[in-house]
Amino acid sequence: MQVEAHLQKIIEKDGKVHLTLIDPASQTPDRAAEIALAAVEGGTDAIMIGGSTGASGTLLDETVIKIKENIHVPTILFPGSSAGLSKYADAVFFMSLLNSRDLGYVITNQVLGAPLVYRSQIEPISMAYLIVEPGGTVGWVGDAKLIPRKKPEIAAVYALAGKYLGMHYTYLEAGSGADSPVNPEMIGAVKQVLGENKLIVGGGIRNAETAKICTSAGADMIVTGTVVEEVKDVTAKVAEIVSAIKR
Ligand code: 1GP
Repeated sequence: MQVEAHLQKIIEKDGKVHLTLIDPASQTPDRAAEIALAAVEGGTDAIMIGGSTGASGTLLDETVIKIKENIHVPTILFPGSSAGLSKYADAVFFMSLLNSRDLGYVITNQVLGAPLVYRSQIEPISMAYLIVEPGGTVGWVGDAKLIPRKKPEIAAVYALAGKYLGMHYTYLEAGSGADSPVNPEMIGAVKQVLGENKLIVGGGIRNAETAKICTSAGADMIVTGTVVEEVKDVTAKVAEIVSAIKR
């Protein structure tokens, strides 16, 4: 499966993509597989698997394997470090945290992880990862120089640099569980410089209304993580968000 090409086709058909994020550290592999199936039944396009802490090793492998047994949509790793790789996934967001002060998150983990990706069949999808205030756990772990919420121009120049470095995707991250997502002014400013390059927005999206605000502002893809871990009816919640963003 060519995952990047597959997501491009969905954008051409539906306008937008919905991604569900599952953190292997938050539940058992069996429960992760149930959540993934429910999200697919609600219309999610792919399952992202990863987290800032504890999403590695046997737990990660077993989570990916169980999820893949249950669903047909792509599984994409969202690694917090080189330890977040699993040969069982379809693809990996091969990302650099461009606004980290720690070189480890900018390039060293990528160097350590590159040979694993090379030896496996995982498809790398290059991505500039930018963390915006408040940033949450990933902002702290990644030692990010957080982009101020009210400074869209700073996010735009980071995104432009990422694009010129050859990254196909840009991810604007407010941090998992943020009170609100990145604001529409910043999303619009970033999408304007990206042009056809893809923009993912995540962190703090919990309902159809906020998801729609993000896509209307220019996000090509939105990510929901926390809300699918919290609600009883995952299928209904995902369906609510998916129907709001797709044409
Ligand atoms: C976190 O952007 C993702 O990396 C998802 O955030 O958990 O707030 O949906 P939420």
